Order: sequence, then structure tokens, then C-alpha cells
Amino acid sequence: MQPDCVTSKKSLVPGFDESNVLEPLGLEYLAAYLLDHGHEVDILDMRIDGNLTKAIKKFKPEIIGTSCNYTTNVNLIKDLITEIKKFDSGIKVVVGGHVATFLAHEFLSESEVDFVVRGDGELAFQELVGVLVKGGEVSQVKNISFVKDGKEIHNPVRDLMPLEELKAPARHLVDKYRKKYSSFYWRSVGTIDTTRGCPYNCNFCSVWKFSQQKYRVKSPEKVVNELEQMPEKYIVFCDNNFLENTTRAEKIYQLIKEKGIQKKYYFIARSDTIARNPDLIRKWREIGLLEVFVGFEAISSEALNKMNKRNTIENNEKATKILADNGIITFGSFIILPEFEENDFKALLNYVKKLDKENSHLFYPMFSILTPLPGSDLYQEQKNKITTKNYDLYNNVNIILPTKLPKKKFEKLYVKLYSKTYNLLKLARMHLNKAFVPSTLSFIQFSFKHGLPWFLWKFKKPQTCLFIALVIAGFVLVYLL
Ligand code: B12
Ligand code: SF4
Repeated sequence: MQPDCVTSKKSLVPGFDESNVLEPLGLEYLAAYLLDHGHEVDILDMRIDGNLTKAIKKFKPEIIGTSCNYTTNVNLIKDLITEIKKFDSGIKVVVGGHVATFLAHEFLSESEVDFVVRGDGELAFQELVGVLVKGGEVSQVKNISFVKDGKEIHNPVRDLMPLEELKAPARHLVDKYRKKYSSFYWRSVGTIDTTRGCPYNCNFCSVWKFSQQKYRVKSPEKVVNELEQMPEKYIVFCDNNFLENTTRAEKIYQLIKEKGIQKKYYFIARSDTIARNPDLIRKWREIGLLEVFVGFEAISSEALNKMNKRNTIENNEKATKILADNGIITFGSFIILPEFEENDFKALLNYVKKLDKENSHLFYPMFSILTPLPGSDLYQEQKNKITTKNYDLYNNVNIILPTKLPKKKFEKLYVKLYSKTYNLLKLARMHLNKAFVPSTLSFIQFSFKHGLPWFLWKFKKPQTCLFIALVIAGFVLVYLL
């Protein structure tokens, strides 16, 4: 039996395709479990190699599993399923992943998919493939949904597997794509998950629902063992709340230090944990932490409470300072509410500018327009108000809820948030920081590869080209000295 795993063709968020292609870790886990049971498996990463039919002809899979983690990819995956079935209706198609879990009914009723796997996929997919190959009852396979005699069946879910038992992901199956994986300007990026789920329950987030509000962790030994085997210099921890267990994070730090592992890290953390543990941040900086993503979400405690964030503005500010004091770049995300008026946009802009300035401009603000995503409480509350069913637009930069301001005005003020908080001088300042030498080299390489100088020249901005050339020269000097 030859199951094949594919990732989606193209993300619909502008810019993400180019600069954010991480290895398909979920599929690598599934593949590890199938290989262990003697199946032949391959991974086709369609973000890099879009030729599906060529791959099917070559590999001749009997089962294809495809991943749908993003609401923005739902239409894409439905098209992919149609394409596979058109090519060979005998191939069994299975969809799994974060969003497939919450939209199982939709996939079953609006596409030709044979099975949906809900929640963690390792054991469910392995059992399903076993039943499809050797025979058996799909009704016995937990976590799967399918249609039988015109009726939708959603089998119950199994207990969550302790992460300590997880097999290592079959990373070798994407060796052919490895050089292409990147995270913004980081090249040679490896991805690792060390926890799953989150103990909090923010109303706009679906992560905690996916993992039944449980927070599972891998032991520090298992994490560091995995890190040691990864050849990449840059590591993206794709946990949603990496620091939650601070004793564990401290132990991982100690082990990385003891073993002399030399890598650069990015993780996502809550501001309250950072605010309470400045020493832990200092230690992680020492072993290579370069960037942290923090969901600040709002600039008033009242707004935070409404989102059920269970955090404070004071923690947000404290965390930003701690990160900046350690020379760590903060990606700080804010949510733009549909009821925002001009004053709210102004207040947010001023707040972010102040935060940025106070923290030596080591701050990348990010602005997400409130988007009820399937699986979240917010979706349940607001789904009748959503103005479009086109999932391509559920990417946090489109307006899908009615706004208080006229739409055009809202959009204009939204764009202004970015144009007023980013400028070349700020980027240059950040990248001239010695700590970012490797990132900056990567950034320069990326810019040249994607034709930035040509782009600037074409738009008749030689002065900008000159400016960038000076920044690069300055950077080279800093690097050499
Ligand atoms: C890394 C990441 C990213 C990376 C993606 C890199 C890439 N794709 O190359 C970046 C930073 C670019 C990103 C971007 C975005 N992301 Co993101 N991202 C994540 C994150 C943190 C980790 C994903 C991951 O690798 N998990 C680890 C692996 C092991 O798990 P997994 O992939 O889920 O796979 C398991 C199961 O899902 C299942 N499974 C998966 N595929 C399949 C397939 C089959 C056949 C089967 C049987 C099972 C199965 O089995 C696997 C093993 O158990 C998740 C949160 C999370 N923890 O999952 C958010 C998450 C998926 N992202 C989210 C969002 C909202 C976005 C953005 C829209 C954010 C934005 N404002 O722009 C964009 C959209 C990008 C797009 N493509 O459209 C949301 C999605 C919510 C939703 N309902 O749509 C999540 C859940 C985060 C959140 N807090 O809500 N993201
Ligand atoms: S937004 Fe972050 S803290 Fe809140 S539930 Fe989601 S992962 Fe947890």
C-alpha cells in the first residue's frame, strides 16, 4: 500500500508563499507511523512542487492524505480533492489537520473526500490505512468521519496521546525540499513541536479546542535530543505557548547549554510568563533566542477581558521591555475590532509607536482584523454576522464582520497602521544590531533573490536603492569589526 501525503498548493495570504514555507511537520509525523507499519510513503509538498499528476503517476498511491490547517486553505484543498478524484476516482482521499477537524461536515458534504481525520492524526491515520489495506471496520477507527449509506458518521475521539510516546517525525521524506524551507528572512529552517494545545481559552482561538483544552509537553530530554539531530541552524518552535511550563523551559535551556548546541530560535509565548520570568528570557537569549511572537491583542484591560485573554496591559509592556533589553525582536500582534472608530485606530497607532520607541525599535507590530475562525468560541457567537462564506478571505487582513466605520475608511486606517509603524530606518536599526548578523545576511540574500533592487529601480526610487546599499555597507562594517 502506498499512501502519499500532500500539503496544499498555495497559501492565499499575500507574501506568505514566498517567505513562510515551513516543513510539513504534521505530515512527517503521520509518515513516521505509516513507515513503522510497513507502508510505502512519500510526501509531496505542493507549495514547492505543484505537479500533482506527475507525482501520482510516478508513485501510484492508493491513499492520499492531505493537510488542512488553515481556514484560508479550505477552498484550495477542496479543489485538490476534486483534482485527485478526477485523475483517479479509485484513490482514497483523506483530509486532516486543524481546520478539517472543525469543518468535517463541510468537507464530507461539499467535496468528494472519503474520510476526515479529526484531532491528532498519528494513530487515527495509521489505523485507517491499516483497515483500508488489510480490511476491517472503519467504524472502529476513532477520530474519523465519513459518509455511509448517505449518512454522516463521526466516530468518537480517542484519549490524547502523551507526547513522550510520539515517534520522531519522518523528516527525511522532505529532504528534497529542505533548502526551500524558510521563515521570513531565515533560511535553513527546521520546525519542531515540543508541546501541543494550550491551557487558556481565548475566545478568538481554536488551538485549545483542538487539544481539548489540555496542554501536553515533551520532556526536555526528548526535545533536546530531537534538536541535536536537526541539521538546521534556525529553529522555529511551532508550539502556541512554548514557555507555559517554565521549569521545563529552564531545563531545556540547561541541556542545550550543556550539550553546546549552536542554533538560533523563535518561539511563541504569553506576555505574563515573560513578565514573570525575565531571567529565563536572559538565559534563552544566551543560547540563541532571536525572536519571540507575543499576542498582545489589545491596549486596554477591558478589551483583553472581553477576549478572555486572562492577561494585562502591564504584562504586555513589561514583556516588551524584557525582550528588548535582551536584544530579542518581538513580533507583537494586535487585534483590530470591527467596532473600531477613528479614535481607536489613532490610540492604537500612538500606543504602538510609543512601545516601539521605548524599546529601541526591536518591535515588529502585527495587526489582525478580528476574524471568527471555525473552531473558536467567537465563530459560534458571530457566525450569523459574517458577511462572506468565502474562506479565502478568513486571513485576518480582510473584513468579514460588519464594521462601525464605512468599509473604505476602515481599510484606509488599517493600512495606515502598517505604513506608520514600519520604515526603512527602523528596519535598518534592527538589522544593524550585531546579534542579528545571521538573520540579516539571510535577509539580504532573500531580498536579492527576490529582486528587491530591481523592484525599487523599476519604481524609480534610486535614492531608496542607495539607502539600502548604505545599510548593507554599514552592516558589513559592523560584521567585519
Ligand atoms: C507554524 C504555524 C504557522 C506558519 C505556517 C508555516 C507553514 N505552513 O509552512 C505560519 C507562521 C506561516 C502561519 C501562518 C498563519 N497561520 Co498558523 N499556525 C502555525 C502553528 C503554530 C503550528 C502548525 C504546526 O506545524 N503544528 C505542528 C504539527 C505537528 O501539527 P499539525 O500540522 O496540526 O498536524 C497534526 C494534526 O493536525 C493532524 N493532521 C494534519 N494534517 C493532516 C493530514 C492528514 C491526512 C491527517 C490524517 C491528519 C493531519 O495530524 C498531525 C499530527 O498529529 C499552528 C498552531 C498549531 N499548534 O497547530 C498555527 C495555526 C494553524 N495558524 C493559524 C492561523 C490563523 C494562521 C494565519 C491565518 C495567521 C495570519 N494572521 O496570517 C496564517 C495563515 C497562513 C496560510 N497558509 O493561509 C491558526 C489556524 C486557525 C484556523 N481555524 O484557521 C492556528 C491553529 C493558530 C491559532 N492560534 O489559531 N502559521
Ligand atoms: S491565543 Fe494563545 S493563550 Fe490564548 S488560547 Fe490560543 S494559544 Fe492559548
